[in-house]
Amino acid sequence: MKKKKPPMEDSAAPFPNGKEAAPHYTDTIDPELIKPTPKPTPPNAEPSAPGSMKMPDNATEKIRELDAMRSNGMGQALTSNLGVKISDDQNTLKAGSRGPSLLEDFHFLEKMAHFDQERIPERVVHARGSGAHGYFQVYKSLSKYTKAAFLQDPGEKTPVFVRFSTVQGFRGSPDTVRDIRGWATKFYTKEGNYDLVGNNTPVFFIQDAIKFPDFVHAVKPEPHNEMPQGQTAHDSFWDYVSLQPETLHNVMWAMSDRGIPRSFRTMEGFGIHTYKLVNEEGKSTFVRFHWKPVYGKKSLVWDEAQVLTGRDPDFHRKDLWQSIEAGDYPEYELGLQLIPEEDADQLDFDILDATKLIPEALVPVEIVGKMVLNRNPDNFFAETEQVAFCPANIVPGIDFSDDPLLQGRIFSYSDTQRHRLGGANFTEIPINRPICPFHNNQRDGFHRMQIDASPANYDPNSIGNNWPRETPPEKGGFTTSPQTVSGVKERLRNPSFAEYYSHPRLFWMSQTPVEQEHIINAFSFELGKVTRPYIRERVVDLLTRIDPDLASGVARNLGIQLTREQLSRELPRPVCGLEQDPSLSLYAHTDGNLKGLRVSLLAADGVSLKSVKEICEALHEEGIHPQIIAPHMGSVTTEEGEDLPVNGTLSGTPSVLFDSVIVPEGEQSIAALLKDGDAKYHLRQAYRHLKAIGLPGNAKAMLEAASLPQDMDDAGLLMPKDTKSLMPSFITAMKQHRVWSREPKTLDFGA
Ligand code: HDE
Repeated sequence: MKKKKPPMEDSAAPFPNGKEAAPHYTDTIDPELIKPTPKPTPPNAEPSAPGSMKMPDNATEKIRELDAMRSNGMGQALTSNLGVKISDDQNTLKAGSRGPSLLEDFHFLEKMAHFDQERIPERVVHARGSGAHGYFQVYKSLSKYTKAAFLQDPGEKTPVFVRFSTVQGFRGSPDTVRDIRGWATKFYTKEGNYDLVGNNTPVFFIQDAIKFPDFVHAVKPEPHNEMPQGQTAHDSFWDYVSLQPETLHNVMWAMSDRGIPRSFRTMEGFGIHTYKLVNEEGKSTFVRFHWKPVYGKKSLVWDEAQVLTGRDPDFHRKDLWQSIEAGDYPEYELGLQLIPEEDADQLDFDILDATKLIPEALVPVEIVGKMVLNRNPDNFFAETEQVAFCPANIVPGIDFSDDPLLQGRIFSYSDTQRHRLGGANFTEIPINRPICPFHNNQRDGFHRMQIDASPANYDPNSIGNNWPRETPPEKGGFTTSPQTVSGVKERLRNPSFAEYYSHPRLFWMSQTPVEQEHIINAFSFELGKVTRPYIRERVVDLLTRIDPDLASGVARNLGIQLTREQLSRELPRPVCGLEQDPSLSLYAHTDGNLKGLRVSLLAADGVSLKSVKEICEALHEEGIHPQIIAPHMGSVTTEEGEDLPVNGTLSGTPSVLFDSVIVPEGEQSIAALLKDGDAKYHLRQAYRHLKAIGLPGNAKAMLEAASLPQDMDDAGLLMPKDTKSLMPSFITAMKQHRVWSREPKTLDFGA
């Protein structure tokens, strides 16, 4: 029977004044009650509806399933957990208004006891994360390689939930620390959940799962004082690195600008391990998974990343959230590196070694589909915190390889979920449930939600006619792809895993000079925080085995004298004869588009509306969000007499929150900004962080006021005669992402 909607006017919350609350008709969110936003909500605008209500017409099967679980107190009476209406939620029950509280106050006991138990253990790694819903679609059938149902039909959208994370810091640590980013995707396929649990680097720090607890202990804040938070710049991490050279390749990636992404929208993702795709005929092909961001690869610069940890610790979380609210849906293409099993031996390294990547120059990435993230969660805890990923969650058509790191992960994830989420039934939590039916003889345990009605809970059984029954492989039952295995039981690592320096060298040699300089600086920064000199020396010694310029650069900054022997080491051989692979560089080619980027327009009363309009039109055409930043909130009155709403103050909205900055024309506005320290700081910081700066017409005066160099060769410092002539070159400068040529000039420039 269709439930009646409560009329909105009757929905006032009951207050202890004796007024009767509106009846409790429904407990799920009624789309009629909260209208979806007609237009995307721009960044910083007032939120208009929960994530689930934004786009009712593109809800996936998973979203519709979750809808049934959503609860919304709007228009509802406040009740106990068991539905008893509460008349007074302001005062405990007392023996006399000044007397002691009474044990029979069941409402207080329930409320407080629930509060006392609100926290669950955070993830042991990847504790800090942000999630989003979306969908995945293949471009063409992959039946040649895999029978996985969700990879067959380009017309089918598979619901996904993605969680991005940092690794080292606790749940409340800042987003923009130097770290690897986790990238876990749950595909809710019709054949069960498939989890691709990867990172934003294509390699990992260790080769064998048994070293993971050691590695993580070394990475995490140190045991005696629990410092530092959210970073690897400390003794125990570098001690471990210095003693375990297999870490070096991933360390090189972490020290590059990949360790400080601009946003989750602008990172590449990697499944890292070699997996297998298996087709209907049972033929398997080795595969490595890639995510390529449609918005291109973009990173922060180091000083900016550090400033952001204080100015906006939620920078990445906010970017993801606001991009989805604004309709700038993060999009990533799925890419596959496919290696026929018989060709695996042709590589001069072992594809089972997760510290090695397969160069794209050797095995190109085939783009096969796209993922779109188009919906924010309604509740962080219920969805992002409770989601449980596990590399063991695979579906028919995908299989594991013998990678010893992957093999260990198959155990660890569900084990940690049982601890973190309170027992074996965590798969029944709504965000974790598959969208397809599931039945088996596993029973009971804490928080069992399902009421198992079958009369028999064992197999074989005759009482229940042996249901639920197995499914043969040809009808969709999962079967492990056959593989002959033989060997002596031994704790050994294969000699094919034993070379550690050629891959880090390939990475180093593939970077642009700017990126190489950043890597040297990052090593120097991190090792500069290491208190034990012998650890610093051991790491620098390892670097001499990768490249003498890298080692000398770091040694110079650390005041370490390298010996002749260290400087004349034999360098590792090129990986499969490759000296370089441009795909390893972030900036060898600028790619992607400008959609969702932000530009600050510094303005005060008297700003030219004409100038602002011209700027906004040009920026909107590229999908960029302009924001008016002024000395005060509210609005600024334009030269033409109109009020322009302000998005942020100069003191509270620094340039690190933007990709570029423009000072629009308007005599009076510029006169005010010339005297404003925050406006000058905004420009100086933007300059230091290599951003495009537009100073059209009389805004040019800001250059001198902010003590910026009058540099005619700077392609990102644009001072044309008026706004109209600014915009084309400003957009071109933004497409370069940063003004790299400016960087050497900022060395003597404090901001
Ligand atoms: Fe993880 N990892 N990991 N890891 N990992 C966890 O699982 C583990 C590894 C990755 O957003 C934990 O639910 C072992 C590689 C991501 O919820 C834990 C080994 C890669 C996430 C765990 C590895 C990852 C995790 C902690 C070595 C990239 C966050 C909480 C054998 C391919 C998922 C949890 C999320 C989380 C174990 C190595 C990625 C303890 C034992 C390699 C993205 O189970």
